[in-house]
Amino acid sequence: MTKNKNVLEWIEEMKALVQPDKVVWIDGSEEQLKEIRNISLACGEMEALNEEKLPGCLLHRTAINDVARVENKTFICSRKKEDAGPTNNWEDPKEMYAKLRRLFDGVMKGRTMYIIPYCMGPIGSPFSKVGIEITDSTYVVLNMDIMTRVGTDALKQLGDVSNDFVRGLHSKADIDEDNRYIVHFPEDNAIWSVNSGYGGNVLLGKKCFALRIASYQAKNEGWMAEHMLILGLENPQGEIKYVCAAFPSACGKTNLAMLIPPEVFAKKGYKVWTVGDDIAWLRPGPDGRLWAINPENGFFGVAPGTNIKSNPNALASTRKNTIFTNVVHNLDDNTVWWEGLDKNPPKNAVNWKGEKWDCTDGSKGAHPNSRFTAPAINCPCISSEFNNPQGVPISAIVFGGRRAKTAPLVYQARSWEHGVFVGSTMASETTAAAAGAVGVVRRDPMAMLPFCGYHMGDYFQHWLDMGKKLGDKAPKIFNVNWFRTDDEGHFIWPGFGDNLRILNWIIDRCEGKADAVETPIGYEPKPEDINLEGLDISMDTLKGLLNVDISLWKEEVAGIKEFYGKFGDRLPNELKEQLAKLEANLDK
Ligand code: SAT
Ligand code: MN
Repeated sequence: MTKNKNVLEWIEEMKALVQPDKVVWIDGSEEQLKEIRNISLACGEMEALNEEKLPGCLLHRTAINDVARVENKTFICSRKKEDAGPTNNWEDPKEMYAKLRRLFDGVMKGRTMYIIPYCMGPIGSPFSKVGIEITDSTYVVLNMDIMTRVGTDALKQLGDVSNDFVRGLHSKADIDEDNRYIVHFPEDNAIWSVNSGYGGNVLLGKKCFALRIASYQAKNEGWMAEHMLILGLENPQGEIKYVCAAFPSACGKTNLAMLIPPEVFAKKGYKVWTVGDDIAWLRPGPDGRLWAINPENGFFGVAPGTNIKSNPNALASTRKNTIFTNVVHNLDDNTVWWEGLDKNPPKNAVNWKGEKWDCTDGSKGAHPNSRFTAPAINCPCISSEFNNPQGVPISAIVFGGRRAKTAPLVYQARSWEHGVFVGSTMASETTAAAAGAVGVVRRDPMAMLPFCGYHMGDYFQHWLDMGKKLGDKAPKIFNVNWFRTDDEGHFIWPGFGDNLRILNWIIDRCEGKADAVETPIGYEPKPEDINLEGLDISMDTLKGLLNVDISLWKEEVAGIKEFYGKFGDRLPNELKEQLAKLEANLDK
């Protein structure tokens, strides 16, 4: 498959460690993948679904103790502890390697070792990077084939001499929760993951490489690896402006990336094109602007709540060659179902745990973090620039999260530095995407808290440095909150397609076409500048959604101070100044 000695030597070393019965290089060919699909079906790792209704689709159930990322078992093992920073788990790399070697020792005896060469980013793009994942899971092979560009093309991209590839080692081992580790060695370009079979823990190209390792590389190489969707908004004149948006896991990135404009906008000719739904790699281009590629090749989206109304494009993306994980299996027609798909839960079904289920006991059939892995090319609104090796130029960066009260529907940062402050103080109520309590407010800077591969104070500094490099060509920065609730806890803003109304104001601001009002926290739209045509929302409700509650924001300042305290002298002065300014504005 390759003459690259760096690759071959590493493979030999890993082989000696895990001692597989058999070794298979993934070449990316359709014949080989078919064979692996059959192996996966034969060993029960996958079940084939209805060939007519869901051609090429497969169902997988993880172990019931293995359904989400495990942040307490995720480590950044830089040589120095302070380089991992206060927001990551750290252990000395020597000790961690020793511990993991014991867990990997002979772990693939009696199993096949699959070697998956993969490329993050379009083949041939100077922005793309190569990884190799070793795994004993056909689930991983088949998912990686959807999520990345696998096989000989990836090895070609690497070349015969380069040592610049991420070394990923994964074994399901015994899915032993107590010995589950997702470990990153940023200085070695290495990721070792053991005892899990769930998406974000084992598809090493995704969060592990494209965010944790890549964020570290990006800091050293002068670019950015971010937890962001990328979308193109086309106006009636046919001009397309690109926006990146960072929300924590399971806060609607996939829905925003695939938004369908409300009828009044669609009629005028507005369209949204999807470039990516989860990860963006951003670099200053030759024209000085910030350009983005999506390093992934598919969508690993949350299934529950996805339906023909909420996200028809995502649903359409899952109608062929898709892998479903931890959803309901409808035995009547061998299809899948999840809460929020429609109002007709199947009567003859198996739930995500593999138990007979008919919804009458009130339990959920699909796990709240159940997922679909769908090829990007399936998406009806995939951008024509999806495979463009240069990426797309970014006009605006949008931060957001779930906040019941504090954050208004939208506001704009006064400057790049202020925008970095806004991103660094992002907070959101937790979701099912990570193990742990759901609905607790936690600070999640730039939605990167679980994904930043180095000290977060240095990460903030890197953002500030990028702003200096970009100067007046830097994208404008905004914050949105679709999740404000009324006294009964109902969402006030309809969200989904209607978020286009807000995107439109954002683009108008970038183009200098819309005014704004100064508030203590930044620029807000004049309420009349948000187009409410065809929407059952009064001007007063909109004003309420834009309201900045001074006392809540004073509490927010206290929370930020506490959070910032963690970073000690690695917290950039610019951010301290921004915080002081916010405090002063609230006292005015
Ligand atoms: O499990 S993943 O990390 O891949 C998805 C997510 O949590 O955003
Ligand atoms: Mn994500």
